Amino acid sequence: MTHIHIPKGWELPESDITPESMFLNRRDFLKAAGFLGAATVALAGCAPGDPEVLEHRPEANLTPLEKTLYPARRNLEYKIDRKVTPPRVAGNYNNYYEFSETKEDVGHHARALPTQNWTLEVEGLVNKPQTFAMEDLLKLMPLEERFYRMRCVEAWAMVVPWTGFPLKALLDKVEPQSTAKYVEFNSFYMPFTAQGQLAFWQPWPYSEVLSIQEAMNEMTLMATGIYGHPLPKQHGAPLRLVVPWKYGFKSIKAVARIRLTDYGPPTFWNTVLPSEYGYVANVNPNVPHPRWPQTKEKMLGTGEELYTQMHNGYGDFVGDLYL
Ligand SMILES: Nc1nc2c(c(=O)[nH]1)N[C@H]1C(S)=C(S)[C@@H](COP(=O)(O)O)O[C@H]1N2
Ligand SMILES: [Mo]
Repeated sequence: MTHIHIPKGWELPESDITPESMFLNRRDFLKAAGFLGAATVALAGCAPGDPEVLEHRPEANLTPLEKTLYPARRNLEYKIDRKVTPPRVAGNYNNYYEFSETKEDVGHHARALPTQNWTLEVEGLVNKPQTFAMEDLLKLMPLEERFYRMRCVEAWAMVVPWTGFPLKALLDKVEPQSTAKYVEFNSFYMPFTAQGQLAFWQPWPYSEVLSIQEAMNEMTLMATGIYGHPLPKQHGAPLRLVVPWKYGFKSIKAVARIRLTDYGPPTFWNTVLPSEYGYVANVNPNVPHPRWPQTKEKMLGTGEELYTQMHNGYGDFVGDLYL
């Protein structure tokens, strides 16, 4: 079983991925992966129901609605020039301080988060504040797939296909007022479920902020899925922010509330340790960090070292924001 070769869309360099082959391969892959997932359980000696295996068996536990939405069509505007990180690598090395400080354990602990009946509150300086049921968001918003880089301030990096919708599509629905200058995001607050939140001296819930211009930028994605299926919990189910030109900590997981303000609210990491976590936090190889080298990054999985690029290589899309 170990030498079965599945069509690996995410192991091909960009030049080998045609839109059609990518789309078709992934559908085939989804079928194959369901089967292979079971085989891998036996091989690796994991108990059935092992979270890592379950979460990456893409067709398991999809709602009828989700089955119609995934995989979403790829937006070819966003090209990549690096190998895509395999799902098992990205899904076993996560930062999610609500659940664990050990990256390899996050997938296990994050299973505790109840993501059913999730709602997203959008409020503050908007004409039409509204609480959206996750399911209604999935129906309302234009889902598409985008391959993006992700660069953590800790100097590791990956490339993954997210599924999601532009945050702008959601903000347009609630009609931001002209006085709105910032967009604040909050994760859930469930200290008895997420034991990291028992650290009462930290400013839970996790929070992040974008300027309204950053929030309305076409690259700013609210992700609902990854690798052609809904997000597993360690990646921020059911809904997370993805801002790939900023360090990874800006891409807040499990978003429960969005609030538009006329001032810049404090953010989680910037409050805890401002010397290491900036407020704007654009990827910038010229700004040194006290603990990690910022000129280079290490790709998850391969360990390949590559030079870090200004705005994580996305200057063409976001450079205008910072002139
Ligand atoms: N709610 C929440 N969101 C979070 C974090 C967190 O601890 N809690 N960690 C951040 C950091 S530091 C990174 S690098 C990315 C990691 O995303 P990934 O695990 O999907 O790779 O999530 C970000 N979003
Ligand atoms: Mo990070």
